[in-house]
Amino acid sequence: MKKILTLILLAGTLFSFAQNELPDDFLSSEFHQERRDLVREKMPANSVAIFFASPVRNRANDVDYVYHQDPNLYYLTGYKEPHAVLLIFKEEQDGPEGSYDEIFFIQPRNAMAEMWTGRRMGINGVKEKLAFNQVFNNTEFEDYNIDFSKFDKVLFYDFYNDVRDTNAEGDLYDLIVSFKQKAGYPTEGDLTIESSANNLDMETLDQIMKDLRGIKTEEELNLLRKAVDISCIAQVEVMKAMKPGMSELEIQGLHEFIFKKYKAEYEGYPSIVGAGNNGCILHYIENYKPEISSDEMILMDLGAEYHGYTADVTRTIPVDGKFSPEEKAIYDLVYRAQDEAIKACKPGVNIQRDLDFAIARRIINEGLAELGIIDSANQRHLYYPHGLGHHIGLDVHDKGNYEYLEPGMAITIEPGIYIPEGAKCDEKWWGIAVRIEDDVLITEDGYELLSDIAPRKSEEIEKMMQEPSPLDEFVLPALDED
Ligand SMILES: [Mn+2]
Repeated sequence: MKKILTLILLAGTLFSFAQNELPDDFLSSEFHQERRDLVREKMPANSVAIFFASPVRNRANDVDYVYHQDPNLYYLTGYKEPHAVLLIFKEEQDGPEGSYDEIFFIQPRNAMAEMWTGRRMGINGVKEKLAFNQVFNNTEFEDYNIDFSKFDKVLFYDFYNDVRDTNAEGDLYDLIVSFKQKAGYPTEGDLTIESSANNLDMETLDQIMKDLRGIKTEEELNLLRKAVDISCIAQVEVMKAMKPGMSELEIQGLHEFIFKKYKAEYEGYPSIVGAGNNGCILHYIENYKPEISSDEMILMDLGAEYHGYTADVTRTIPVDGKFSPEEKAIYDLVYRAQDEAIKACKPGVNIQRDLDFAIARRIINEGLAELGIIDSANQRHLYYPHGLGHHIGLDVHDKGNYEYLEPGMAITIEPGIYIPEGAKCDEKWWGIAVRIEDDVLITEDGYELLSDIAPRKSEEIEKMMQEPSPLDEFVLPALDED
């Protein structure tokens, strides 16, 4: 009896899974439609905007890199497949099947290709799921009659000219060639301005996208908050699990396992896990140190990407659970710089001028001078070589404006100090690298710290690292080494 019940329950689970294989919390088609309407609103009179899909990139031989849609196109459509082009018209256009103000050319259904590389939405799928009216196969773009010369402005992003021609008709390469011909884009070998149409505009569109993507909607924030929470929980679990002798790769794997445990599909950027002196390499993604040692810190800069939105959180912790006096001096200095900068976040301030130069960088320079690492707070140095923060969203360095913070902007605040071996200071500081990075939402009257689940005060980190970890029990058989 019990067995039968189990089987029925199992069958029920399988059935509901088959009915609903995709998560139901992706951005809605209404969101994408509204974004297209806002692009249209911001476009100049008598103009058309063109957005291409990202190219497929080959890793080697038969294997491509995991495909990542162009974030602008994804933001405006929700379409995740390659070989597509979207056209948005400022004004209604007359066509044989009535008027329209947007057309979407997508990759066609193809049973053989889908068996190898996955399902395609096809025209009907895009019409139904993404709520488009005018959808065509990309093979139809070449012959589709669009007179670009009649527009005052043809808005698009300039090309990198690094797209491969595949043997499929209507692929991205063909779409770009067709567009260039139709729009009068100067052809190779004839790059004179006279040869090109004078309505081509490769500047305006980026500003429109910065204005839109830089301010997050509630629907986007739901996804971003989830990405940030997941990334913070991973930092907390790794604090508990951290032991001398682990490898950088193993620690990277723990973070990424937890991302996937929470169904975050990807990492928003290659994970940075650097112990000791490796932390001084800002984008250290080799993560190859086989055994981290008890007398060093480890810098972990990772972000879960949940349904396209990526967090960006960095924690730096002592491998043995206890900061040495030198580590603590540097850590607490970075913490103070970060904490003061976070507290000053509000609409109207400028990240570089008001938060970095006036607060974070000043505190760090004064602190480094006090510790004798530099001679005076005014001395030029390379111990804090990067900026204080950036927008996050569909890109880890997301599109957005940097003039003034506004409500709805999501940014990082991430000061750091990096003292590589051989630096011109007392060698007791060598190999100390600290970055603390948090994700902040700008609100009407200030800010909300999105990444507060992961402790960042030195005392709180030490306390968290004493907590037991379920991974303490996770022992795998040794590989035969002979
Ligand atoms: Mn960052």
